Amino acid sequence: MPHEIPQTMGQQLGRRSWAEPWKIKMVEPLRVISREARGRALEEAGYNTFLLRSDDVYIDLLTDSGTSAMSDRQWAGLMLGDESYAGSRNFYHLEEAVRTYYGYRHVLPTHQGRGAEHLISQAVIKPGDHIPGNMYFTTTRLHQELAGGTFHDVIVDAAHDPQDLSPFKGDMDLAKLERLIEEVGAERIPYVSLAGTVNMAGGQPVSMANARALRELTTRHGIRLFLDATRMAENAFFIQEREPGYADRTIAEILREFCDLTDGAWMSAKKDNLVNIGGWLAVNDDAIFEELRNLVVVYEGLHTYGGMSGRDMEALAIGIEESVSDDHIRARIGQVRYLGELLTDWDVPIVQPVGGHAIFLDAKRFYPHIPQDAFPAQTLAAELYLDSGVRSMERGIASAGRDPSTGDHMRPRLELTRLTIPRRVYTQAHMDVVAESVKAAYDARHRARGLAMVYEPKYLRFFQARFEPLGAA
Ligand code: PLI
Repeated sequence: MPHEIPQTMGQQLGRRSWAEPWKIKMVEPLRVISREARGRALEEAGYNTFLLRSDDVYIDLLTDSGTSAMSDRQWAGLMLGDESYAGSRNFYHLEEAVRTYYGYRHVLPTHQGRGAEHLISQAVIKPGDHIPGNMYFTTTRLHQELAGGTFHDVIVDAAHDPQDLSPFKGDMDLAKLERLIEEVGAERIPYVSLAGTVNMAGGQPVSMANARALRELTTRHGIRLFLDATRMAENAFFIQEREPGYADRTIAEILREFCDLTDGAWMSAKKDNLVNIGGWLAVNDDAIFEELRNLVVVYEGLHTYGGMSGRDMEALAIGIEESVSDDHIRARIGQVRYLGELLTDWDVPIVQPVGGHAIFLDAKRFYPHIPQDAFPAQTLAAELYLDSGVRSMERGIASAGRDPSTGDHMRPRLELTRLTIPRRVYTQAHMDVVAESVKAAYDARHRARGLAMVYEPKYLRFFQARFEPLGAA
């Protein structure tokens, strides 16, 4: 019998394969501890993957934040660090990169995204104000609340449905926004908070058409429009792929056009911008900048370093340029999709369409027998770790926290476990191992029982909460 020629993945799928636009120069060994040791580690961590030691983790998909691999150019950039307290040349390089690719006039470095969120919230939110946004993000909403504001989710309904296949599930629902403006008055809305892609919805993108309509609406009411630019380069990829008229435009052009519709942005540079630490805040308005430039010296550091070292600002300036490369973004999102396609083929319930930075397992459909108050997504993160040492993160009821007015759990419709893919770090073989572990957890789904929360910190509880298993398996 003739030997059968093995087919590549591309041939099996009826298309040509693609490969990452880089090769590996340095490696970091991984190890996997025994199942017994994983059980002990999980118990010690209170069934919270944030409390595991990374030495006990095999493939780490906790987050794409600060976990990317820097390029050789970025590492070389570290050697060009100018560690002057004031006026470091690396700051001016960073400022130029933000101005070029994001287009804002005034730029401040911060130690990471939440440092920037803190400053913008303190500068423009007054007690009693209302901030509409396209779904909450944990740290963003907390800083808005700590400044005295109330967050309102005005994202399209489709965003809350993991099976809705709409191409732009990150869009704002403009009718919901108009109703809120009518209810509370434009003067009580310091800004509209727009994020692309939308993390808690599954990395879902915002369309250019929606951003344009939002600009028109906010201008009509005299309301500012600020952008959480954390994953906007990835958002630009979806516009290029799905929105009429953008197929021939570059990621850099689309990113710039989108940002030009907004009044300013905050950034966790630990994601799109390919650095392990850092952030920035940028606005066009002179008066707001004046206030922010003063506040940054109180909470972060002088306005030319804002919590970052010179070498880190240099790596960030280079990372910004690399992050808008079309080849880079295509491979980055392609890898996330590869994992999504495997799981979809095996009928594992995930948020569809697959978004930019992660696969989100739909824990409500994964564990229909576990009520939301028994933390199904947290349970799934624990089960996955036990199965293979793969670390994921809960994005459901634990992450949503409590309603500040009633003290009750907020119970989001989306109860998700996130497999977040770091940029330029893992290979296709790692994705295969992850998919097989998810499949094993899915096959054993009937044995899972849920968790009880036994320790709950006051702020952002998901980071440090502790859990105990409910009942025996
Ligand atoms: O983690 P920071 O402080 O650099 O950034 C906060 C932050 C702001 N906006 C968005 C959309 C985020 O995703 C974000 C941080 N996200 C984390 C840590 C994550 O694991 O998704």
